[in-house]
Amino acid sequence: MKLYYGKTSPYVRKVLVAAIECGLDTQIAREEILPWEPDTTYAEINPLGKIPALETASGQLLYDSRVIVEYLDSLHDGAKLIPEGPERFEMFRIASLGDGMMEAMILLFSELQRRPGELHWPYWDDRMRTKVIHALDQLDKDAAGFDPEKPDLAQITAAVGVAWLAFRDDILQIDFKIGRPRLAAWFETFSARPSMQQTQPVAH
Ligand SMILES: N[C@@H](CCC(=O)N[C@@H](CS)C(=O)NCC(=O)O)C(=O)O
Repeated sequence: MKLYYGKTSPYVRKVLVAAIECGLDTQIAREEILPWEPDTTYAEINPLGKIPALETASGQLLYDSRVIVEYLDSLHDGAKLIPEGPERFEMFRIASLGDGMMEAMILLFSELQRRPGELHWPYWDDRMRTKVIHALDQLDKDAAGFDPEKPDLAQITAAVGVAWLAFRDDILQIDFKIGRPRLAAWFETFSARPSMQQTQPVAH
């Protein structure tokens, strides 16, 4: 298998954490992609030009990160990241909350970091920031039900999301810990897992 990846993407990190938790990381080669650079060939892998994408052992191309995690989870016989049964859809709800939060914080980051200052749109900044804050407030409630000893897709998504907020704090200035004691306590334990320690983002 080959993962098309980047060193700072929280979506890529979600896949890397999941691969380690599934015991599959050593079977995955990596090719670094800089998705914001002009590139004519990566669209042949993912027409959307986004990382991550995974080429399976049989040559199938998969995207996006959730699909890749579902695929990896289907390849092993250990404890599953995506449960069957009644807890399945609650887990997906929280995973979607984490994905939506990441989408908003990346759009906010792009607004602040990539868009020229004279084109800065405060309405957009406020709207994305509010989404992130509301998502964090809900994650603080959801964290009451998290078990950092039993990782699943929901906790992995939440963890890589809040970790990216801390990683980009110089630009975003959103401290996820303030006023969210359950989320902060859970993250402290979850982020000590080897899968999180081995996948820290690296600034370019
Ligand atoms: N829904 C996608 C989102 C992936 C995504 O937005 N990746 C960013 C990097 S963090 C990217 O490649 N952006 C480049 C672009 O939007 O052109 C997933 O879960 O994989």
